[in-house]
Amino acid sequence: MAACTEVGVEYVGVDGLDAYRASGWQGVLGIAAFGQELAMFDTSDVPVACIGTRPLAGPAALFEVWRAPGDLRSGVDGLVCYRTNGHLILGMVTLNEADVNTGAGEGQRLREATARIYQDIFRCVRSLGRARVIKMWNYIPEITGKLDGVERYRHFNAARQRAFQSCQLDVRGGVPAACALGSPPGGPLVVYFLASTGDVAAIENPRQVSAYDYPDDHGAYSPTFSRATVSGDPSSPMLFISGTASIVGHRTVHPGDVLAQTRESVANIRALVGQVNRAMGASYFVLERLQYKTYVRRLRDLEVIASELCAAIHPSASVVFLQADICRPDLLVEIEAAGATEHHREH
Ligand code: 3EB
Repeated sequence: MAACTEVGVEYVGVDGLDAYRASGWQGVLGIAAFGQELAMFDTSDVPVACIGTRPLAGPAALFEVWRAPGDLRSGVDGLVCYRTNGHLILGMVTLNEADVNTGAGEGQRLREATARIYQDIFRCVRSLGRARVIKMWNYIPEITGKLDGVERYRHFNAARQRAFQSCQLDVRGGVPAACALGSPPGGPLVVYFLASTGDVAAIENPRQVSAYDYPDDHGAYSPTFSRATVSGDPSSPMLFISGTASIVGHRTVHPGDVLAQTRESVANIRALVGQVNRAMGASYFVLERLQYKTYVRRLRDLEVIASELCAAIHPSASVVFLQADICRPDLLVEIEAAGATEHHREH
């Protein structure tokens, strides 16, 4: 039973994907395909999200493959394509704003698209054993662009927060971990999530104001996410760290200085992992063992960011890089991470 909440993630190129295909997608919960505008492959009934956000420093296409043990079955519920082993659910939603008709302005259209996505996700997880969402990945076309004089990310935040409320979910505390990044213009909104019927604990970063408590300089509606969540059986917990950037308190620090932003982001992740281990009463998670997904705004910053991560975490740390706009225009880098424990401390 405990093993059923164990989830794994692997980053592969086209060759690695071929190996999964050859196995008949055995054990695969779903795939996030980066650098793909369109589904160029048939995965039978494994959910796939194609995200225009491009990988860097590796193959032209990068596949994030989520795995889970047990008997897997797929389904569709509203906008959500999901796959589950009865305990863990990976669900994916792709929606073109252009396909949403509201008759109002474009800002309203993005809000309506966001609301539909989130409402369908919450309905889906509720119907699958009242599962709780562990993490949500949001890819928003032109995230820093404006509609009706308001940043697209702020329209998204308004609709996301309202969707939590309309589904009777708390918007402060106990919310999923998340990341929110840009994707190329003209592409769809893509949101995917991992949920579990087991316990999910949310952890905040002592160096940062909780995002759901940001003052309204960052928008009338705060972003609805926790800095990290821990899921799974206490014998094999899994940590999900939200997108982490150069923010101390609620303010961006080191604008224009990519090296200092990278260091500050790692300091934030280090503090968060410390907080998680304290909350759990043992050193379950170590920085070297996490898998990192790093979003780089400007191509020319890749070398500086990569070498700093090498130095600060570990030379052979697992890190993939993607080119993406980050939600605040002054942020040059954002890092998310996930990881299981390798060894369990005796108490
Ligand atoms: C921040 O800390 C940086 O809106 O879901 C990081 C992770 C960020 C998630 C989100 C935004 C989100 O505010 C941005």
